[in-house]
Amino acid sequence: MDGLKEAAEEAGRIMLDRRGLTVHAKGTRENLATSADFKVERFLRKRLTELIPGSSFIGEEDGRSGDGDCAWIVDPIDGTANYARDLRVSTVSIALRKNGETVAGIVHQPYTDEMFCAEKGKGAYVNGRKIHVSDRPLANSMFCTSWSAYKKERSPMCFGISERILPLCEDIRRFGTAAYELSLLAEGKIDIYFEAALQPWDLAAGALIVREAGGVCGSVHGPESYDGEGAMIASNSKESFDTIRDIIEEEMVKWERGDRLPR
Ligand code: LIP
Repeated sequence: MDGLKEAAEEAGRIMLDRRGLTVHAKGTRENLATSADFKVERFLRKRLTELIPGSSFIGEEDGRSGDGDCAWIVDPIDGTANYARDLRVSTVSIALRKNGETVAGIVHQPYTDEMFCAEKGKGAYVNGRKIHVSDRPLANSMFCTSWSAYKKERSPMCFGISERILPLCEDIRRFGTAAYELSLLAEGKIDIYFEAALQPWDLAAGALIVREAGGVCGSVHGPESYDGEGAMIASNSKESFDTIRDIIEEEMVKWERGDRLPR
């Protein structure tokens, strides 16, 4: 874990250096990549595959290399839109999977010097301090969600979900980096979470950190049924998970039937 933390710290330092920064859109106009995303990913691909010889590497920007049973799943800058605008809320997200199971995860927020880590079966920590999800009931929960910026055809469904969950909880937040939002849930600062379309590198580390902090992570099919891509639900308790899961499933079904078409 020490080598992994050092790599994440170094990646954070590379991220903070904005000299010569360039930004471009990939695929859709709102899905951005910067020169720093590529720099951080190149650094981590080399450093992490040296840490475990023979390991493979899957990065958001340059894809897969290697085919070892141990795989690093990396988002070099999660929250690239924040980064491009210098909003100072972005993270480096690193997960290690062995034979398909996530066994270690790190989320580093270099602007605040927060390092969230978890190893399977060993609990979750921020900067060495053990963390746990909150015990707030749904009525006192802070809901973190997004409205599917990259796949806007799903936005009506996401707004429908927000419209139904807001009256049941305290308020809604959106930080713009899924990895950080999940880490904040693990630390007990926010309590429930939903995002409609995530990729494995956005969530692999965060999901382990939530579970190791005593939280529940899954899909509309229930906790533990998450295969690392698509819609994700997370919560501080099974009770809140079940309540929001039912709402999310109903709104997804409506959307799939065409009842909630984009305006
Ligand atoms: C982003 C996430 C963000 C989510 C976007 C995207 P990127 O990652 O962290 O929370 O809403 O769909 O996946 O593109 O900044 O690495």
